Amino acid sequence: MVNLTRDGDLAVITLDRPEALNALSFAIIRDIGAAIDEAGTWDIRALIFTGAGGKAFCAGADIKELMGRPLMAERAGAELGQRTFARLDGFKVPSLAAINGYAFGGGLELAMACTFRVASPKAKMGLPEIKLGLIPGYGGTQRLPRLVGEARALEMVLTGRTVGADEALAMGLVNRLAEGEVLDLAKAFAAEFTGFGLPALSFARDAVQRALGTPLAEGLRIEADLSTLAYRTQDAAEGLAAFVEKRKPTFEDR
Ligand code: DAK
Repeated sequence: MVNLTRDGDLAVITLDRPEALNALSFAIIRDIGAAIDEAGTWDIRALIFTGAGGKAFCAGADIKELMGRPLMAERAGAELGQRTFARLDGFKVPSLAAINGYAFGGGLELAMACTFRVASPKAKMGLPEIKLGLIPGYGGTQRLPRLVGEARALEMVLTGRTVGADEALAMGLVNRLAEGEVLDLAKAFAAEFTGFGLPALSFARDAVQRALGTPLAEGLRIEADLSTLAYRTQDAAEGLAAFVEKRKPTFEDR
């Protein structure tokens, strides 16, 4: 139900349950976790998520499976989803969601856990949990306001309304829209950073991701520490030397 493939220095995880619009059963969530772990052992520079079948990235949690479960099992289920998606925050390389169609509920929560999102113009996104008497359980209430601000997040979560690709782009929910295949755009986007050194990429991502949850003075201290650490890498010595010598740098992740 989840395929992990390799394309050069990229890993691609495809949610592959098109008959249910790639809905997230708990088994699929576990498969996603295993695929992330496996990809983590590969020598890759970006991780891309997409959905099989051409119609959906992922239509959210498996609604049929959610019915009639004991309360504590649901609590454990929410934590499983949150824990699995949160692995992307500290994953060794940046991640991208290639949103090729519907991304609802847990599907949008997976996309929001990625470092970047690109979408097909026909993509439709939303957190419709409220229509089921639920609220998002896999990080949506926390990640959406960080991406689009509190007012827009409250609107999406409290009305459950669907947002089209243009609106998602305008509000910053997705980074870019595809003119052709969305997976090709995700790969082209990844190619814009995969040539940089992994240490600097991970320090930069860490610093930015911590900005919103951190008071400014503490955030500036984190930035001073991480930028000093970056300065101490061999990649920084190479990057500075390459500029002065008017040549292209060769980063070696050291
Ligand atoms: N779960 C299970 N099956 C789904 C599904 C889903 N989320 N979405 C679609 N399917 C299935 C349909 O049942 C149908 O299967 P059959 O009936 O043919 O067997 C098949 O996929 C095709 O769907 P449709 O026939 O509905 O296709 P349409 O093109 O007409 O409509 C749609 C596409 C995406 C607009 C529609 O399928 C739809 O509205 N889907 C549901 C969207 C949604 O509400 N997603 C769930 C959001 S809630 C937690 C707390 C909260 C959550 C999780 C955990 N815990 C405390 C643990 C959050 C949950 C959510 O994600």
